[in-house]
Order: sequence, then C-alpha cells, then structure tokens
Amino acid sequence: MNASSALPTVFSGAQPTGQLTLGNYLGALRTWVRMQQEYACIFCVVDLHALTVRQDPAQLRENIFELTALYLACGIDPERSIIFLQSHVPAHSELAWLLATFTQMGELERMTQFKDKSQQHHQNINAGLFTYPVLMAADTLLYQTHRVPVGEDQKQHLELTRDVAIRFNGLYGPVFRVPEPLIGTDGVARVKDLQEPTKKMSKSAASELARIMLLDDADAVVKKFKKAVTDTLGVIRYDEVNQPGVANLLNIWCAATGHSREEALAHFDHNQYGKLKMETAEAVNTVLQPIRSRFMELNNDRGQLKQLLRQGAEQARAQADRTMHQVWQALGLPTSRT
Ligand code: ATP
Ligand code: LTN
Repeated sequence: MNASSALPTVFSGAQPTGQLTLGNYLGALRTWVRMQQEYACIFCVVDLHALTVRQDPAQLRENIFELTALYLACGIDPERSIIFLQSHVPAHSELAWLLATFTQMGELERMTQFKDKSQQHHQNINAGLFTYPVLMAADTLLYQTHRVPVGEDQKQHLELTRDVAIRFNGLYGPVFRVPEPLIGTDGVARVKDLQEPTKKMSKSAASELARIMLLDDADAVVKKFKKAVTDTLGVIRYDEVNQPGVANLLNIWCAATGHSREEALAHFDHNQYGKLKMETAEAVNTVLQPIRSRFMELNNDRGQLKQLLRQGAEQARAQADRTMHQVWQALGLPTSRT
C-alpha cells in the first residue's frame, strides 16, 4: 500500500538533528502511527532542513539512520507507509526554488521559528534558515497531501504553505491540494521544557534535564521528572499561566496514560508534587520501554535501514514527479524528461 491508493494522504517529517524527545513523540509521532490505519502516509527524514544549522557530517549520517530506526521503533510500518530521506528525492529542492518565487520576504520575516533560530545561531543566519518554510511547503505540496500532523510549533509554517498553494493555484489553476494541519489531536500539542516550562521541549535545548529523550533509560527518566521545575504553591491544579510546570506534568501524565484532565485532577487531588512527578515518570517509562527495545534491534541492521530508505525514495519519487510535471506545465517550463 502507498499514497497512490484511494486513501487520503498524510505527510510529515522530523529533522535528524539528534534523538527524538518525548515532545516529538507526543506531539507528532504517536499521531503518525495511529493515522496509518486511515490514511496513505508518507514520513520523511528531513535531512535538508537539518542543514540550516551547522551539522557534523559523521554525526548527521548517524542521526539519519537513528531517526529512521526510531520511526520504525515507534510503530511506523514500512509495509503500509512510505519512509524516505528528503535528499533522496531531488524534487523537494526543485519545487522549493520555484515556490520561493511565490513567497514574500515579509511572510518569511514573520516566522517565529526563524526569529528564535536566528537568536540561537546568531553566527550563522543563513539564507536556508530564512527559506526553511518554503522547503517545508514543497515537502507537503509535492504529494498532494490532505493532512499534516505536527506539533503546535509548526502551525505557522503550515499556514504559510496553505497561503503559497492558494496563491499558486489562483494564478495557474488547481495544481496543488491545499493541506490541512492536524495539531495535538492524539497527545500534547506542545510538551514543555522540564526546566523552563514556558518553553517547548526541544531536541536542541541546552540542558539535558530539560528534555526526555525517547532512548533515555528508565532511571534517567525518573531523575529528570524528579528535578522538573514546578512552583511553590503546593496545590495540583491545571493552570498554565501560574503553574506551567504542574500543567505540563499533568498533560504528559494524561497523554501517557490515556486519562482525561478531569480524571488526572481527581487522581492527584490533595497529593504532593512528588507523587505527580513519580507517577508521570512511571507512565512515561511504560510508553517508552517497548520503543527502546525495538530501537536497539532495528538500529543494528544498517543494511536493512538503507534498503528501506532506497525503496521509500523510489515510491516517493514517482509521486513527486507527477506533481513536478504539472508545475512545469503550469509555469510554461518545457520538460526535458519524459
Ligand atoms: P529542533 O529542536 O532541532 O528544532 P524539534 O525538537 O523541534 O527540533 P523537529 O524534528 O523539528 O524537532 O520536529 C518533529 C515534530 O515534533 C514536529 O511535528 C514538531 O512540531 C513536533 N514537536 C517538536 N517539539 C515538540 C513539543 N515540545 N511538543 C509537541 N510537539 C513537538
Ligand atoms: N519543520 C518541521 C519538519 C518538517 C515537516 C515537513 C513537517 C519538514 N518538512 C513537512 C511536516 C510536513 C519541524 O518539525 N521542524
């Protein structure tokens, strides 16, 4: 089965910038896994996006295979879904160039991720960092995608994708499907940093204690939750403004156990923060344990991962090329390919 079937198409991706966090899993990957039942899914390892921040070549290569193995360990099934590497399908870069001519400087200047990353990497504010959302638009539009499951931090980029697609279609006719974002339907739209709970948990956060990695061992998970920043109010309530740390722990506990917020508040009523932290750590360990053990096996077989990415790229290329033909034709570019 693949995305050329009658099912609507899902496209999403993550950057091989390091191991995945609990935020990536609860905000995105867990939804991807579930969506495989009802959609023809395409999951990309977006290596070209990762290059917008300076990467060590050997480490990047390692991260690419690890991320592929993590996709599988989380439950992405290559028999059902297409898994591939962005740089294996040149149409992503080609379409990004063309779409850049339909994207305004002002639109890109407004992107909060660009503003944040320019501050974090002030010595390397490269043009790729600026046009990052255009490449992301190319990723989804190439596959005539219906739905894009992502965390809340990507909402603005998807709005831009929609604007560019609508603009292009308005000029040349219905070349692109305008994709719908799907944010936080199956988990937490934005898991917060455990040390600074007003920020999102990020792979690249400075402090190790700030983030739970999917491959952290059980003791590390307990330690990080024990040290999670809360407040001095001493009451377990859901209040994102005054008690962001507690709210984050409650969200994570709910996502990991499948309980509602009301059930969480009833369960932890009159309890201390220590119990909330310990039970959240246990619930997270229950979710992560099977992922960790599957990962070990999958990551060892590099030959199989390479083969899988090759096969995925072939399937993706066939679909991407169909869209590229329509785009060239719409723009008046004679194609040299048959
Ligand atoms: P980096 O820190 O390197 O910028 P990242 O942690 O944001 O990376 P990505 O690979 O860019 O990770 O994101 C993969 C997916 O995970 C995206 O759909 C993104 O929206 C989602 N995601 C990332 N962080 C969180 C979070 N804290 N909560 C919910 N979803 C998240
Ligand atoms: N920018 C996204 C990763 C990404 C993506 C995509 C997600 C690149 N291309 C297309 C959905 C659809 C991020 O998570 N930082």
